[in-house]
Amino acid sequence: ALTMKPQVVFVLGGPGAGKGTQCSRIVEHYSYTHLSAGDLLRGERAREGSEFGQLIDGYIKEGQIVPVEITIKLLRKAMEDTMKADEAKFRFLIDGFPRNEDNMQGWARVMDQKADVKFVLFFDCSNEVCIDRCLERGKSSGRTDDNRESLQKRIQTYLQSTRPIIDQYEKQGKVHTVDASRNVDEVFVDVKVILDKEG
Ligand code: UP5
Ligand code: MG
Repeated sequence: ALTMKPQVVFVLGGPGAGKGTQCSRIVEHYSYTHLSAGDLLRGERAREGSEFGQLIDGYIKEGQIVPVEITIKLLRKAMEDTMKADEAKFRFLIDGFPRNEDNMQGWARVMDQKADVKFVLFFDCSNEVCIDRCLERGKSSGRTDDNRESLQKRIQTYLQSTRPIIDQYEKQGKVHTVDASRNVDEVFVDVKVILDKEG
């Protein structure tokens, strides 16, 4: 059977901007599969016998970006497994990736021929709101990076490494920006307008 080339939307925004929340909403209404790079890394960290567990743990606590070879391997496997199980599932929301130059180059090297990046969905939110949301979630999330110290570092990494990546896509006319500081329903109204237009 002819398998479709994967169609990808990169979902970017600061820590706690609401990427995961909005991706869950999208999946309920559109035929996309949600792949969170952070969730895949946390899954790999927890996997018995993983050779990368400790390394990933260190990077996440420090708010640093894991070497792209590891992240790409996980993303690629998740995409392949999804399409193997159901060939109609070839549209992906890749949440929280690419975050820096190394990520972008890794994607270009390994995935450029294998998948089409349709556009970037950018959840724009002030650092203050991002920090407040993560600290609130930290009361129950169990995430090792939802504390003030890690959050400072995550914001720093976001501003230094990820914003320039978003700017690069912006220059290519590939970014759809949503004001993510409003409530979940209001944000999703804007997301729907974009997806209805872009497919
Ligand atoms: N919330 C959500 N939307 C809201 C709204 N509109 N109004 C009020 N509250 C809202 O939301 C965060 C919290 O806010 C939740 O409690 C939610 O209910 C509430 P969520 O949807 O989880 O936001 P999200 O943007 O997904 O936040 P997350 O913390 O997941 O973002 P990060 O980008 O920081 O985390 P991620 O998991 O992507 O990455 C974690 C770490 O993994 C990175 O720091 C890095 O070390 C590593 N990583 C890599 O190295 N490489 C990668 O490619 C990816 C990750
Ligand atoms: Mg998330």
